[in-house]
Amino acid sequence: MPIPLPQLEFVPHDALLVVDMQNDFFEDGALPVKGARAIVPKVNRYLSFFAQAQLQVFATRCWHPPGHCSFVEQGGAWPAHCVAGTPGAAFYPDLKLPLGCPVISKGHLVDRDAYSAFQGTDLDCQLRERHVARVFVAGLATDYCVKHTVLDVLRHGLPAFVLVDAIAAVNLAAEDGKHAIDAMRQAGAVLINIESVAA
Ligand code: VGL
Repeated sequence: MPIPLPQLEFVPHDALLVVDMQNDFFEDGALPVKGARAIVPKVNRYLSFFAQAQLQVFATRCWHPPGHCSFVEQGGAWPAHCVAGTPGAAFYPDLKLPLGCPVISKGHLVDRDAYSAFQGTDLDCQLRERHVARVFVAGLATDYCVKHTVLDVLRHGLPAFVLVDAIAAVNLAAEDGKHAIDAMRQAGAVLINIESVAA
């Protein structure tokens, strides 16, 4: 039986973090994540809630130099993807990010990988400057950048909410996405979906 998810309202100082919704992670991209396209309407729905309530949104992106250490050609785990400035690194065109939304670029150093949006970025300062008190996370991919970002939100002492209907997993092994969700929940993240949100 599915576990009932909590009801909640978005309140001032809530922020939405939209993780790596970039062309290369979509079905025709260099590192396709199954189900990426299917979550776009959900992510857009959350974006419209945040816009209506005038709440802060951040977008993160993988922004790798050519020859990044995470690429197979360099002995890494992934096909070359999200090379800075290429069409594959651009945000998925149907995504309705607000105008002027702060963009957090990560993985920009050739010899260092970064799954978490906090790694090598000033996201923690940006959250503090904007007095963010709770962080809601959507995007790609559940088992890598979403998971590591959510765990880091919690490490920074902020409540983290995972929008479980607005994430999708790479699933190199079939259960990776499920295990990532379990790990986030065990670390203290709250799982919610669109029905959780009081209209
Ligand atoms: C990601 C695999 C490789 C992600 C990035 O955004 O989750 N996954 N690079």
